Amino acid sequence: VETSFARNSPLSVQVEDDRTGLSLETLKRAFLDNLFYVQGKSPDIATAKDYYMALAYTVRDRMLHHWLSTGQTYRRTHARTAVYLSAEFLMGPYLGNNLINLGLYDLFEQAMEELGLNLKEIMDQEQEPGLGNGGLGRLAACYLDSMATLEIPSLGYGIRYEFGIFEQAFHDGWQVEKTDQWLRWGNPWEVRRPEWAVHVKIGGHTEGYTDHQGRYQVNWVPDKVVRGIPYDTPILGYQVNTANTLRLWRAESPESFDFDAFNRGDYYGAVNSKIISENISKVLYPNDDKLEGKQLRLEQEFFFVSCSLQDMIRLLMSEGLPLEQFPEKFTVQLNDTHPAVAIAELMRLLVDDHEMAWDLAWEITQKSFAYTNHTLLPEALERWPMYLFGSLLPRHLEIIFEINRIFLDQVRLKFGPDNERIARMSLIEETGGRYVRMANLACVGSHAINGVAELHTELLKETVLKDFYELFPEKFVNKTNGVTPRRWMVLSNPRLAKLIDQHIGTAWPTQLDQLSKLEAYVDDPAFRNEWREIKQANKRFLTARIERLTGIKVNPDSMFDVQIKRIHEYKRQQLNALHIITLYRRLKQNPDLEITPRTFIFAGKAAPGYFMAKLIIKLITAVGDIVNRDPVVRDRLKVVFIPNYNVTNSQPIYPASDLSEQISTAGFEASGTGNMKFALNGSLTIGTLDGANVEIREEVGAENFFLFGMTADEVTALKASGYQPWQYYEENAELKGVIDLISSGFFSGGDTETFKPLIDNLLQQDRFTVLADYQSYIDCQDHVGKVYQQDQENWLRMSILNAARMGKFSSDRAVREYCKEIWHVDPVSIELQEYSKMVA
Ligand code: CJB
Repeated sequence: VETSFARNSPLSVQVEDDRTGLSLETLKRAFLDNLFYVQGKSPDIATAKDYYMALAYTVRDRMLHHWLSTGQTYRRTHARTAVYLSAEFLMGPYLGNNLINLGLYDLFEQAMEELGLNLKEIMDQEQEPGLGNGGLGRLAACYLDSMATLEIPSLGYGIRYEFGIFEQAFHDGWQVEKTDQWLRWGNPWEVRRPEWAVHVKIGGHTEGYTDHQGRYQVNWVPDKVVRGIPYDTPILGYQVNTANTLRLWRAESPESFDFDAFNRGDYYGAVNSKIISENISKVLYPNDDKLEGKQLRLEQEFFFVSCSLQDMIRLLMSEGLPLEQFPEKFTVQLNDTHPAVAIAELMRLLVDDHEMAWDLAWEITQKSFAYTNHTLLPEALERWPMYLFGSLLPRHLEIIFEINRIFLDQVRLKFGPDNERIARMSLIEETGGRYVRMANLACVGSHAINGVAELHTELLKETVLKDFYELFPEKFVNKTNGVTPRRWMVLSNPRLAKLIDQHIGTAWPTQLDQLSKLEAYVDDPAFRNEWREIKQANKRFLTARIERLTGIKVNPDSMFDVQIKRIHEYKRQQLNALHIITLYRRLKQNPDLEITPRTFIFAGKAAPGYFMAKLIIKLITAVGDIVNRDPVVRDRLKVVFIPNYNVTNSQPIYPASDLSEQISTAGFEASGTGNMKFALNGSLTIGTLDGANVEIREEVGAENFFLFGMTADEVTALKASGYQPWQYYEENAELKGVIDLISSGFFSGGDTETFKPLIDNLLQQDRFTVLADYQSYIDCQDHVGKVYQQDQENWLRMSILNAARMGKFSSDRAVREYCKEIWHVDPVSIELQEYSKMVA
């Protein structure tokens, strides 16, 4: 096959044949070539890892042309660029996704087969970059996929953690953490770019001086400097030429060796300072929805923000544009407050390093940033002790004081001398200990503020950001989250994707609204049959995987009732456990009871320091140990906990699910995105009116959604009236029986201490109103069981309609909204440049 760009190049023979050729023969030869020349292996001694690496390089070779052409086009056209600043990017494995987006999956599958290899087995070798905790990091990844697919010029900036999210293993039913070593075998998708390294200052003090024009200036004298090295990964769009960049920063010491210290004889000191610098990008903090106020975390946040802003200024200048054009060239989205220190850092770069006047710098800063809030939980709101902040970032603290001074004048002007309001809105908290409030900084320094689902945005305006809404109502907008149909359907549910292709054509992965055309087939017997059989096949596939991973045999004909997500009290995995125990007790009391056979599937990690979440995991595994072995149950109930939940392990679960558990306390889950992946794959939801569940239910229709529980307003009202959880326990015999069974030590080998903290907490505090929602949940589950068992035709219909009505929840829709209403960025289509001209 001759590639169009290389025809007249003197390099064309090599280029056509090995690097970019797309014929089967070329692919096979290129693969074997990479095995030989990159891995240094012949097939007789090659390991599965070698095959993976050789294949990854073969795929990467077919992406570079897109990538370089994209960069060149953006530079040439001075393209306005959306920058996504995020401490987390949970990208998932690249190989399969890149093959899908290139449109080369089937061809490579065949090439591997002809070499006697299996593409899926090779794909299984990939260690995913787990550079995120959960929803927030995965959202960033879905948005990068959509931005590239929509041909939006964009850059993702983050941290190249050496150790991503820990690997979860189990010991005696308890979670144990093992370090993630995703870089152990090398990372074929990244390119290190030391030539674009930047320096980042930390600590020290500031000195004022008067410059040659008689202006007062500030000089920051740091006590350490670290070097940030960018590592770039191409982010392909789906079936377009666009390949954007994810740029992740690694921290190193400025010189590989501190010779001054060495010459002074302080060898240990020199090596030590190198190690300390490298610590900054060493490990991802494993907390989700919770702040751990550690110095190193603040250093991480500042490090990647400073690297990224310096890099943007370099890019701007390399295009010959003046600094004043920063907000025209870039629009910067802050993924939660983790990168909010960017507001102070851009001010410092403009005012101190580039000697810009304060007012102009502030105008540029406000125009450049927009802030996404992802949670209402107070324990997640970032506030840094002022002494800590000032000792690491002395100049930034001064800048924040000045921003605050001007801002509070603005508040006074609008609201008069309302001291309580001023205290609440100040960037500095002074009620017992002084703190820098990052959410307040983000609100003041941004031109747009958004929540991630309609309900969440409304609650933001009414609660945590109420004062800011009253001052800046025009800044607030909603952007309901979305997920990419490429990874979450085309790649992970190929059978269903193919069925959909056959009926409505192949445009739906980029125009997800087209799924509505499936409604025409909801009564078509042949279509319904295939839909059912695909779900069954996906369940059988997961069944085999579960047995391999846990040793537990489950029945693929039972209902797969699935809750997979981080373990958190507000997400209420414990409520799900109470339901399992409820069914178990019913069977014990009446072994002949007719119940719908169910397999309860859990997966998810608990933050290592979150005791109650770990105890919830132990409860689930302990219940599983009893229930799975009890002969009375006769395989009607099974409980499995799939270890080490991550993107890779989640992909076969959504397509195999019947029932999706979205049971958070109303008002606590900002959006959820797993809820969308399930419904897209034809799973029905049992859920509360929380986060995006509200909008999913609106779209699919109330009759196709299993709703239970209190509303957010009812939860607030109940708490205001003095919630007494033990009353629910006293007044509900079945609930009491369940709680007492746990308390008796039945699930803990007779030990009554193990689960006591969990039970005491439920009976006495129950912050997430588990007991108040118990009966409503059980009633709803009873109904779910009946429909599944007795009305399979209706279940199937609901499943099809759920998928058909999920168009809204594509991340393409979300990104289009950000582009139109916040970023004002337009697509730039990429023509592949002639290779010979690119290398000339
Ligand atoms: N979220 O994953 C996180 N981490 C946080 O620290 C705060 C929030 C989640 O973000 C998702 C993406 O917006 C939401 O869907 C989810 O509800 C929220 O918990």
